[in-house]
Amino acid sequence: MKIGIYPGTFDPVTYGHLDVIKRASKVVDYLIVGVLCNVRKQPLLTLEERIQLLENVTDDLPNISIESFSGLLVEFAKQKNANVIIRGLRAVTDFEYELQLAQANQYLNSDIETIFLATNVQYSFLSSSVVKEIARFGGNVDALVPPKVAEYLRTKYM
Ligand code: COD
Repeated sequence: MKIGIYPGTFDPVTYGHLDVIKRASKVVDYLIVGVLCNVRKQPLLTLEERIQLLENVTDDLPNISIESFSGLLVEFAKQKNANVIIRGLRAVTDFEYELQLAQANQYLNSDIETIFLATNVQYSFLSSSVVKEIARFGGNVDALVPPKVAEYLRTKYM
């Protein structure tokens, strides 16, 4: 059985993340969305809020679960018997960071492969930071994030 981990901060989950989750869930038998607890930068959403929104927007997908992790990603993957780490690639600007992360993880555990899913072109500019910036100044994020997330951001920045 192929178990995949899609790790991230998800602060908050966007349609770009959701697109990767849906596509990855067809590539592996079971997908764990791993939400990092001890983020270096201060997230806007608490861990519980990030998890709750992810659960809410993926509740129609049968073969996935949302779980938090702290510490090294490869340790979490080993603990979950995952054989593959899934990451999304938007533009060349992502590449350097993603390559470094994949190679560091390969150095730490060569049994776990990283595979990259190319972004859907309509979401190639989309990131959690862009969404927060737009929402902070009262812009419309309805086409960028699921309704529950848009509602959360409106309340947060009201
Ligand atoms: N289209 C496609 N993919 C997208 C889009 C989009 N519009 N938006 C985001 N993504 C992809 C990102 O490229 C990324 O692959 C993924 O979705 C998650 O994105 P984020 O921003 O929520 O998550 P990150 O990049 O902050 O996650 C970083 C990790 C948590 C994976 C990393 O910090 C980590 O593994 N930390 C634990 C410590 C560790 O083991 N470090 C590695 C060894 S140094």
